[in-house]
Amino acid sequence: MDLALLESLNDRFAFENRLEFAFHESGLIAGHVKTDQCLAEFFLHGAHVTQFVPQDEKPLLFMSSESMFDSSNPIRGGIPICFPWFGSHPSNFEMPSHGFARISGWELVETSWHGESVQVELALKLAPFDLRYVMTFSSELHVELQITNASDELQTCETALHTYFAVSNIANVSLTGLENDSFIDQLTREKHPPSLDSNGLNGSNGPVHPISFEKETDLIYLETSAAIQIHDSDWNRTIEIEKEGSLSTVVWNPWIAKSARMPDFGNDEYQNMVCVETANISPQHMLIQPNELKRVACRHSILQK
Ligand code: TA6
Repeated sequence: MDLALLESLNDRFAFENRLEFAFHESGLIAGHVKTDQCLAEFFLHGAHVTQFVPQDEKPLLFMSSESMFDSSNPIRGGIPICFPWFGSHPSNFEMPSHGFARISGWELVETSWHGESVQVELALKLAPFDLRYVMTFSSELHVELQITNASDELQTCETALHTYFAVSNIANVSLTGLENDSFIDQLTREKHPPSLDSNGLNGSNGPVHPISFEKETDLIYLETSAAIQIHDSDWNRTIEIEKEGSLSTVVWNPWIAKSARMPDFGNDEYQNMVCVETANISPQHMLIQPNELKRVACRHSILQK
């Protein structure tokens, strides 16, 4: 534990009573936000938001009790940043799932606060890209990944803000906003047309809309910039996810068998989470020209009851 580094970070970037940095028990450095509007936590490792609790609300994000916290593994829960590819590497299976961004040490570059909103900016060089990640903590959680092509050639990449949302029980949860979008079922690799046809009928044998969950669910919705709502009837709340710069949305719950295969995820934890991911995944991968900057962002808010 580098105490001098921690002291330097607090001297340069902390705000008394709003933002401070401390060592997590793992030795990783965590930022802690505390304002009148929210409590939040993030790690420099992976630029990983792990907690966001709006005032008088339950936590927005799910964190696994089995998560690893070390410099070579991703944190399980919160908002992992998948970049520069999604899922398995397209040609080299020895490469880490979901790319390097979520297992890299990001550099703190700027912090600021305006009223009750705290903003934190982190940076990572992941050749041929320069990344910035801007987290804004207010009564809502806004995160933005800024991707600059630092090379002199056209580059392609995929990305996903792989947000794990906390829910009372997956049996009480339904999703709206994706009814009109075609999707690929990752488990069967089958592509389906929009679930609701022009008459509003479920013509695709796909998930019934609103989407509910009765089994492992791993769906990539294509060519959609639609906002998504997570309805939780037991916690009597609706989480809204508003995307910017994203044409893919992933909906995932591992359910029973996959949960048991994940070493950093409790066997029953599938009941208390759902992933809705703001993404750009092939065939909606990103094409970035030399020196071009592209942004992918997401605003997470809890709609008033
Ligand atoms: O976003 C869904 C997904 O691609 C699933 O297929 C599952 O693998 C999940 O991501 C978690 O991946 P990870 O590498 O974090 O275990």
